[in-house]
Amino acid sequence: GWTCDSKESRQLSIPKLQELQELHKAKVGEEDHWRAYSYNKSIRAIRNYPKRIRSYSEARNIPGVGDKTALKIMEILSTGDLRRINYERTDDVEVTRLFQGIYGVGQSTAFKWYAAGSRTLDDLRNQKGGVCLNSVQVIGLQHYDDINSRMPRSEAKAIFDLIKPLALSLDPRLFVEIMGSYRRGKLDCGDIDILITRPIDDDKTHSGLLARLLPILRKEGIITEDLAIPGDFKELECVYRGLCRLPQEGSRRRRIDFLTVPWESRGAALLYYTGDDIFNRAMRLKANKMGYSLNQRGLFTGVVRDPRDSRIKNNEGTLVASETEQEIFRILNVPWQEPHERIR
Ligand code: DCP
Ligand code: MG
Ligand code: MN
Repeated sequence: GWTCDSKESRQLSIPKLQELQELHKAKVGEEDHWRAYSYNKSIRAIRNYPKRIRSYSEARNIPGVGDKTALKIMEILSTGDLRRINYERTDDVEVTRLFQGIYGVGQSTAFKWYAAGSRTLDDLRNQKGGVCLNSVQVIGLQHYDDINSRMPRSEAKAIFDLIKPLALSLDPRLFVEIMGSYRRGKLDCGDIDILITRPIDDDKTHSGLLARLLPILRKEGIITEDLAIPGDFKELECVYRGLCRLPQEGSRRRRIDFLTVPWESRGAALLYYTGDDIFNRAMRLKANKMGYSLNQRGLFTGVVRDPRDSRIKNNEGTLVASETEQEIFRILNVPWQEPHERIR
């Protein structure tokens, strides 16, 4: 199948092995990165194994599963636990995980601060070890708990219901939709993803729209902080990231993303920003297998990638479809799935 299927649940050992892999991934040592990489290989091999593993020799006979992994699988199956996980869950892993919860902080910054001697969020607030946060990280630290908690679906709707009419008051022909986990029908949302575009049949566009909308949302007390601002508001394709809240006493800060796209690429943008990310990966893989290339702008053919680095395109290719989600599904031979069905 082209989506994630129930193979996952067959191997009871996978969650623990994944947890161990995550711990190794979260460390700096080159040794740990190799371990994480090798666990990745064995986890994939185990996942593809068609039967539930029941013995050491059965595990050992799977290509890609070595002696040590086979022993770990047996430990998980017989005790339900993996002692190595507790041993690897060291201070540096816990602290850098905490630090990476700050918006704008990645692994290397987290380790730099750990090496400088900081261990808690208060250490960072007090600039312990001379650590220095940029302005986005300061906001991330200030609103750490808000940013790291999800909002009920009803709150995402309430905020969106305030924003949509304000946008339409600037231009009644705008297409304004809420995407991401909300469009997939989830009961809680990590952030609010808003897609904006506009038909071009009257020779007008939404160019500069965010430059007019954001000040209104700030004035209304809805947008409270900016995290990332588009380089050029005149572009039809813009990304804005910030914090927002319901303009009432006691409301929490919520993450919000605005995405504007050209009218022609609305289908591809709907598809991409609806997700989820695992579904998107499956769709991209399907596209690649059929010789296409899929991104938030459209489905392309004839894209030539750099043999040394497949992220680099030597040729942009030819657009095949981008206006509707349906035609992209159809060309990729994927049965239509409603947003709420597009889940891992
Ligand atoms: N997306 C993706 N790959 C990424 C990030 C995002 O394909 N690395 C796409 C799929 C997501 C969509 O963008 O569904 C929106 O991104 P979010 O990070 O807002 O994720 P969700 O809205 O799906 O979940 P959450 O409720 O956590 O915000
Ligand atoms: Mg989201
Ligand atoms: Mn988002």
